Amino acid sequence: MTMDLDALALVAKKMVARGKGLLAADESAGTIKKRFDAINVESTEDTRRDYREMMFRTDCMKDRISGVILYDETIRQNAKDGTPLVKLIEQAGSIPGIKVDKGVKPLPFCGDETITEGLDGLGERLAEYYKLGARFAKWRAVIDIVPGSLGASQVPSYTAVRTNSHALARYAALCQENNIVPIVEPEILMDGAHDIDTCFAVTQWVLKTVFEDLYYQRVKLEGMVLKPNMAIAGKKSPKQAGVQEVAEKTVKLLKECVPPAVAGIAFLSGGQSDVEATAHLDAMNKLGPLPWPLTFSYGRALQAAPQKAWSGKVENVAAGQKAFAHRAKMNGLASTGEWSAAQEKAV
Ligand code: 5MM
Repeated sequence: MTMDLDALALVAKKMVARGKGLLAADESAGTIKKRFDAINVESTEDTRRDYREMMFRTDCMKDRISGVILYDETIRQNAKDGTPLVKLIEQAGSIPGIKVDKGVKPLPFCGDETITEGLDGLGERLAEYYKLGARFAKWRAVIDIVPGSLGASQVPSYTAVRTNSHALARYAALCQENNIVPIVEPEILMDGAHDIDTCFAVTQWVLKTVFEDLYYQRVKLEGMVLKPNMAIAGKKSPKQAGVQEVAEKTVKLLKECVPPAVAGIAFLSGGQSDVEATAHLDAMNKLGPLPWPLTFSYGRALQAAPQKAWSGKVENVAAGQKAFAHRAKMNGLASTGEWSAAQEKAV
């Protein structure tokens, strides 16, 4: 297949269109089961379909959701009335995308650190996903921070950063060769007890490495979207940073590491509360003008509320859609710096 850079750049631009962002609905079977367990819903092919169909049929898809990241099962699934779920997304003017990594495996000689796998046969899989309607893809590398462990046992290790970065860049090049826009997601976990400055330093190292590898793999920056974590303290840190500090440090970090040619940046939420994830995005956009559109590609921060409201019951579909529309609207406003805490209450 010959790469069409104009087409790639157009899709990438649409993914970060003003006032819109991405819905990360690409939970693998294990993750969606965990989410459903929390609301006492059995995870079956039908319940997973019903839940995702509920979101894809919500009105806010048109105005606020530029694209949806799907999982292999979902991209092949039909709605209850037989319409392919991909069609529902397209009919709403949104773009279907697909998670193509095959998850994390232990990285040899690196303790609990992991490497994201899925490069073997990826070119063929991407060609099939393109035929199924996917115009962008996602690959997530997972980097952990263990503060204070310096030297040979430093976490993240040089090995984990370099290996994951190389895989991300190889994936991104394969995507572009198949006319699929890569979302490049190096996630530095916020599960630890580290402070915001440690997160800043590790994220800086990872992003610098990733952009170097993207260069060596000849990835075209205008045809990709970066999905990073914010500069934020670990959840167990006694020293939590305020909204303004997160916004200022994240923008500083991104300006240092992300070339302006990149089509856009769409954050992961990484375990922040719904409103925190919105407030941080809004505060960053209020610091504009910025070199790239800054928006959301949230999973949990968009879905926790609708999951709870729905709880697997047909009679709750309207409530689930209302909760999803609300979070999509709040994050859409945050993506242009027009959100305020008062709007959270105006449901
Ligand atoms: C939606 O969750 C995604 C899939 O996770 P698994 O492969 O572990 O099942 C995840 O990659 C997600 O797209 C990103 O982490 C962003 O989601 P959050 O919840 O961090 O915003």
